[in-house]
Amino acid sequence: MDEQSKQRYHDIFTQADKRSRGFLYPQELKMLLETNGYSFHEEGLENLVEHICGEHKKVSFHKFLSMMNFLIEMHQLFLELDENGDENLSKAEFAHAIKKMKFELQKEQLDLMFQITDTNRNGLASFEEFVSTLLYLYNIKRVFESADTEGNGTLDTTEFYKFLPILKIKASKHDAQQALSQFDLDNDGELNFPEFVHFIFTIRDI
Ligand SMILES: [Ca+2]
Ligand SMILES: [Ca+2]
Ligand SMILES: [Ca+2]
Ligand SMILES: [Ca+2]
Repeated sequence: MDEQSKQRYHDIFTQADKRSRGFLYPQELKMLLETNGYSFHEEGLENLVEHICGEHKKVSFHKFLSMMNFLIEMHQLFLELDENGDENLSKAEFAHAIKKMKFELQKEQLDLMFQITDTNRNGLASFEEFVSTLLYLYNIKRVFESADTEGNGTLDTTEFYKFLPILKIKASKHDAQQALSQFDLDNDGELNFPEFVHFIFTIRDI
């Protein structure tokens, strides 16, 4: 980002930070993003803040710059993915996009993911909807990697069982085994990332 853009962002940040505390609260951030043409729904905004700031929810100027850089980068990518240039991703464009991000999801999971993405249900994924989903997928990936203590790219019964309490799910080892086999689509006795995504989507709806 060039100095001129930085200065411009500094000015709008200072304006949004009404009490000069040096950071923005989610509501202030939401308004600021809106004046810059980005309208995120609540969950999308939460994911965005978490991605940039971690658990710490206050957005400093430094974090805000990272956020704008991230959004600019994502928007560039979005324009490449939007093959017919209508500023939305159709389901087919969306499927290409997910593949390009190297999330190897199967059709069933893609359908579910598109449903979750298209929050205003117009059959298209807008830029904000797309970014929210991408951040959500990154979150799931992070969780998956932390659950995969052995680091071999799949969750076995023991790893899955130990992970369940993190989701506040109480289950015996036997229950865990059964749940795992329900989502183990390729029947190798372990959950790979797409299978795990499917599991997370399913419990999300409960
Ligand atoms: Ca399009
Ligand atoms: Ca939509
Ligand atoms: Ca493992
Ligand atoms: Ca499997």
